[in-house]
Amino acid sequence: MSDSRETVLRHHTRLIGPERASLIRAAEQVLQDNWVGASTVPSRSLYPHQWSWDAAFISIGRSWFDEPRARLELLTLFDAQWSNGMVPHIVFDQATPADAYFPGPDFWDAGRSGHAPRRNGTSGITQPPIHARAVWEMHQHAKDVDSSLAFLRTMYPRLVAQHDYLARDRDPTGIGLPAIVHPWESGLDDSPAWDRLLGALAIAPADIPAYRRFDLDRADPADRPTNATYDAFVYLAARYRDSDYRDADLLTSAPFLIAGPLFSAIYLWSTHALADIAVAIGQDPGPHRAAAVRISTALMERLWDAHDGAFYPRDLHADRLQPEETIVSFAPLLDPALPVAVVDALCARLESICFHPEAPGHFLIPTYSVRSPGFDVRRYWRGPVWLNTNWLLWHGLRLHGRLRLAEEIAASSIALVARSGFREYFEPFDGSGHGTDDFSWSAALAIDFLRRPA
Ligand code: 9WN
Repeated sequence: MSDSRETVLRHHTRLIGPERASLIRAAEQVLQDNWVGASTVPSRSLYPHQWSWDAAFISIGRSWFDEPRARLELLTLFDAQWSNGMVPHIVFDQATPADAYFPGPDFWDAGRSGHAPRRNGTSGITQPPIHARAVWEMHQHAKDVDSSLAFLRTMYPRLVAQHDYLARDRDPTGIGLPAIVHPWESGLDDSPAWDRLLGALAIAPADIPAYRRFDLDRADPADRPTNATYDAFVYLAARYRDSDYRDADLLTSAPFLIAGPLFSAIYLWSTHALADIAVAIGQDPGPHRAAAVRISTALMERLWDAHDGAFYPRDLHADRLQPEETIVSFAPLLDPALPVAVVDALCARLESICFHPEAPGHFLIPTYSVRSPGFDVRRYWRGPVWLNTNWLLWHGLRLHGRLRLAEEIAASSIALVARSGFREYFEPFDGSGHGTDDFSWSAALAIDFLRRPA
């Protein structure tokens, strides 16, 4: 490790020692303040409903201090699971005013699908399936083991249905990885990873339904996606909705159809968790272990670019990789079977100047290469550091014994929230906070970073 990196680590570590307990208390308070009865809103102002992968991150953090609510969070989400197994990306709070968030329940009109559980209570798309992993991680440190085992038994068939849905209905070209039909499904909505595909859509203005953004009333426009990007988001969501969410028609109803490294790696990491859950409750882990081997093989065969030494999303219409230096490329570190040479290549890239600014006061890991012409220190997913991507990489690196880099990422994450509060994301060079404040997963994952044993 270079001298400057030692300095970065010391600089950040120094920030956490004496403040650890009060930081944990402050994070717990954010989660309590954002609890709305049976679930947690990501943010009172900007995201006033329940979001799918947020709920998983939130449960993991909350489980360190309130196991019943952590479990209730996921039960609430899965109560809205569709009959085909799809876990919706938003569960709407019916009491929240219609102009609190766009697109709301009327836009999604989920009842058009015969699978939606309650008329218009959810969105019509999904998000990364990190829930099985969340359930298993919560069980690892559960104090009330009996309740936790009962929870595993309740959740297991629902999690299996979620995974079956992705394998059965979301693999239209048979590549062995789940396809997503919208950037919102990736969780990294505005990532430059999707720019090329969105730019090629050639959308006629008449095909974009009239809409009004409410996010700009509540957030700085310099942080949020541009209006042109929103037009593409709304167009794609309307196309899928207008097919009545029929996954059999994806090749025609989803002009944006990709298999991505982050979504796929999370799916794989959760598949391993499903096997562990199965063992814990006396079920057969065999099918999950076999699925994990298949997904791991497909990741290497379909998303690995041997020439660049990087994982990229694959456009399923053109059957072509979409090279772009974004954070999604590193998520396959969550695969325990990743060949050592591939782990080495990913770590070398992570430690390069593109993703590892090396000066005291700089923070890891930017979500886009700082050397890319489109790198933006503020706009969401186009450069800023997020705690959830850091947390995923931290786990992936620990899985492969890359402890020094993992520790740097953890130290940087903690330093960010200590310095700027539980903001939605952070400027990598000065650590300033952006997006909404009191953001639930920043608080939840800070707790996990601070409380998980080394
Ligand atoms: C659209 C809630 C969600 C996160 C996503 C993040 C952002 C929504 C938005 O907020 O997306 O789903 O309106 O921008 O990109 O990852 O789940 O926190």
